Amino acid sequence: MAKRVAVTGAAGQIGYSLLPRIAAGEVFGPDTPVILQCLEITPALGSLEGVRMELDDCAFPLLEGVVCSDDPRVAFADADLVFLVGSKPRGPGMERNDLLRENGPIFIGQGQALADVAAKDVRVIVIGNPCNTNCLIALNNGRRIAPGQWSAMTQLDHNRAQAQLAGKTGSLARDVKNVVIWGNHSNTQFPDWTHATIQGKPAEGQVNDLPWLQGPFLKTVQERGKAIIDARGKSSALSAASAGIDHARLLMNGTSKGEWTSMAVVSDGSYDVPAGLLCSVPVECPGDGTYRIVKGLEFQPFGREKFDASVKELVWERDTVKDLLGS
Ligand code: NAX
Repeated sequence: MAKRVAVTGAAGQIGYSLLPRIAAGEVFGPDTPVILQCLEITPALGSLEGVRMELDDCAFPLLEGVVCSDDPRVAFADADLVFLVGSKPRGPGMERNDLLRENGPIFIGQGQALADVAAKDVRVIVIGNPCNTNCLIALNNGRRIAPGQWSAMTQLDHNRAQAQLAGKTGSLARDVKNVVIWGNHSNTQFPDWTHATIQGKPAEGQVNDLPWLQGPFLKTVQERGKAIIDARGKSSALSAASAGIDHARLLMNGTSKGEWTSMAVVSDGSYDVPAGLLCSVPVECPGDGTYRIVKGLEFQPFGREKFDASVKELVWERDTVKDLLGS
């Protein structure tokens, strides 16, 4: 049976890199057909039609259909997996506060529509920024869907941290395991190397340069999005779509034994994060669409302080959109 995968903002840059990879079977594997259900705002439907034509022209063996709509109830109907990518970009002079208030309402309507028409065991991954709080808004307005079925993406930050550690030590990204992104998908996040290994040995010892880890490494991961914009004139899209594929694949097919990834999920109060907040933590995925928060990791004071600052920002974001969280 084909899996129905909905993507919002499907005519945008991330959508353009994400759709072909889903259609090629990179989430559900080479034996599972997919139907893509694309949502866009009405003015972008023409451009979305061009994307549909290109998807047709790829003649993907696994692609059994493409739905294009500006109605969330059409795009989300019976969806098994949903990527909420579409949102308004941060414009010149806009503060984080303005972005939250601009994009929040999108996630009210989409959360309600998902609860009404998506498959019962749908999994929803929020990529559109500010993704932690947008996810919080959507899940609070779509409560028929259990909190454990929602997550927001910090996989890109996770991959960036892996790549930086690999570059510094002359190893490959695949040799680096168990970094953690703690907190918000923003420049307050704490990319944590203290539990990471490189070829099975502690990363901190392999790097052997604590000032680099606490300085340039941290800043590079936190501010990579801006560096990409400065270099490319556009925000990260290829790497963001790739991280979206990684996030979904790990959720659906599982993390390897002894390994974890980072996802922003509903806090159960562990690590002193207020329960209910959408916060990035390490998770293990058994491979059935569920995750377990990895418990009991210890912080050094440096990391705890950074993580606390990011949690504080998340609390502020939640309070800023309190009126959008439903009753
Ligand atoms: P684009 O501006 O290229 O595309 C966004 C698309 O969303 C547009 O086609 C727009 O028409 C559509 N859209 C707007 N409102 C919509 C709505 N209500 N329903 C459906 N579609 C709607 O942006 P793109 O580069 O694709 O980025 C999309 C989002 O991802 C942005 O919010 C961006 O900030 C966020 N990102 C998140 C990342 C993460 O790691 N979580 C990293 C990359 C990216 O910055």
